[in-house]
Amino acid sequence: MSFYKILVIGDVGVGKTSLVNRIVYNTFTEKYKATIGCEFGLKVIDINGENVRIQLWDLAGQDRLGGISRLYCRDANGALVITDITRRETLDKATSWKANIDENSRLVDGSHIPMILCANKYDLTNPHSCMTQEELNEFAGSRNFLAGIFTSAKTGANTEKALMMLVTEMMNKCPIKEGGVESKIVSATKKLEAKPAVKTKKGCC
Ligand SMILES: Nc1nc2c(ncn2[C@@H]2O[C@H](COP(=O)(O)OP(=O)(O)OP(=O)(O)O)[C@@H](O)[C@H]2O)c(=O)[nH]1
Ligand SMILES: [Mg+2]
Repeated sequence: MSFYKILVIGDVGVGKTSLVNRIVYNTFTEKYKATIGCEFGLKVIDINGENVRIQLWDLAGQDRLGGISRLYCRDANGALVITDITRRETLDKATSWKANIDENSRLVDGSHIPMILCANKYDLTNPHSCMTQEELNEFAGSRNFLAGIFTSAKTGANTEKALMMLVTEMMNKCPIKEGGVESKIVSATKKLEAKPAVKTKKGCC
């Protein structure tokens, strides 16, 4: 089974945890509980008959401590950069979130990991007053995002679409997930098993 790691990042309160909960559990709550550190969501999806295991790393928007650490970015295959459509400044900040990931992670071929820009809370906007799909495409395209997608964790609109688009691109870029977190754990386990325990004789018998 393929295994992929996706980072979910963006400013405080843009809806990262809500999107992960929508994707993984198909639930939503209006209650806000800030994420401390990092939470994880696991989702298995079927792509053309193949089971693909997706691990979503939901990072706190607060306390960036000067940026996302290299540790979080390690072995990441893609990212969802989340913004809040009702707060324009969160969209402008998406560029620095992306730059931060670009600094800390690369694919084996040296290219940047694919990222999708999610303009979240789309349910809260008047379609005539917020930015158009063309404007979002232009913003996302000029900053090298794979796409810009309006999403709503509340209604579930386009959440599946954003995830599937990212996963499809990740699978094209890294068809077989070798050297990922899981295979490293397996090989580490194998190494441990390979070494037979050396019994030291104690005493005279
Ligand atoms: N209307 C609406 N509210 C949303 C949506 N997504 C999230 N919210 C609300 O926005 C608030 C913050 O959501 P969270 O998912 O906790 O935000 P976060 O990005 O994880 O925040 P941090 O963990 O602090 O970085 C909560 O009150 C959610 O109910 C959405 O699509 N529409
Ligand atoms: Mg959160």
